[in-house]
Amino acid sequence: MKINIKEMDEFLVELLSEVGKNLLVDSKKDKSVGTKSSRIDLVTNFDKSTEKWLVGKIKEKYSEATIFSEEGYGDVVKDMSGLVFFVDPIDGTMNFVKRRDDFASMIGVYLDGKPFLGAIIDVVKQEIYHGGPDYGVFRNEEKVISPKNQSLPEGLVDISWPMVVADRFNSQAVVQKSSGLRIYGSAGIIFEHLIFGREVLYMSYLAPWDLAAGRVLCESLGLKVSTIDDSPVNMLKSQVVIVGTEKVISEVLKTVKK
Ligand code: 2AM
Ligand code: CA
Repeated sequence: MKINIKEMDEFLVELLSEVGKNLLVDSKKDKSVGTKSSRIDLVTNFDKSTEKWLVGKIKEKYSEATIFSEEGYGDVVKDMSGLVFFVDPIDGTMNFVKRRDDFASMIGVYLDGKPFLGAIIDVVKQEIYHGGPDYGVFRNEEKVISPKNQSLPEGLVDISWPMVVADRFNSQAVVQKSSGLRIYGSAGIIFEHLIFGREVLYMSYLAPWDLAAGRVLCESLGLKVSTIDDSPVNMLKSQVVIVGTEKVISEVLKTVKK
């Protein structure tokens, strides 16, 4: 399949800038809030309307693609062949509802199973991080350079709170070895911190739509993405994932085993 990468990147940026403008306004409005898998897994009317709009736009332009999305307006994706779009209309819905800050919208694109393009908008900053391995990574129009290969003691780590509280995967020892713990509550915002070297590790149980765009951007900049047991990530299932600098990932893989 021959795809014009520049045209697709511009399309993703166009979609997310439209979504970003709307969500910034929506964040200040009253919302209808429901729950999904648990009391703290939220969904609003805006998650649903945004996903419906994004899926419609993607289908219109790339009718051959399949779409793996969070709120159920996409397709049932059973394999990674061809063009697969992952859509998270609002990432960090709890932040969107409670804090009106630190939430994102994300689209990741894979071609025959390989990372192709990713785009994340930090809605409050109105900045879009986008690009891919054969294209480069950009913050709006400005090229992003690869972050330094910092070690665990040199950097801040971000680990999902249920994991740290229960000390799963020896996560408290990971925190002890680092410069400190930050918990932002939105995968997209944490990927933003990773690509600029403001944090050196993200460790969380992630669904495919939480990971897809960030994985493309992080790997394009030389960061590592791994499962907790050092097996290849499977983009079709939820799993515990670690993302960070090469030095940090190798240190964390040793620490979780102890
Ligand atoms: P969401 O807001 O799109 O659901 C911190 O909560 C991060 O983990 C957010 O990016 C959130 O994405 C995601 N998340 C929340 N609950 C999750 C779950 N049960 N499985 C996978 N990811 C989840
Ligand atoms: Ca979401």
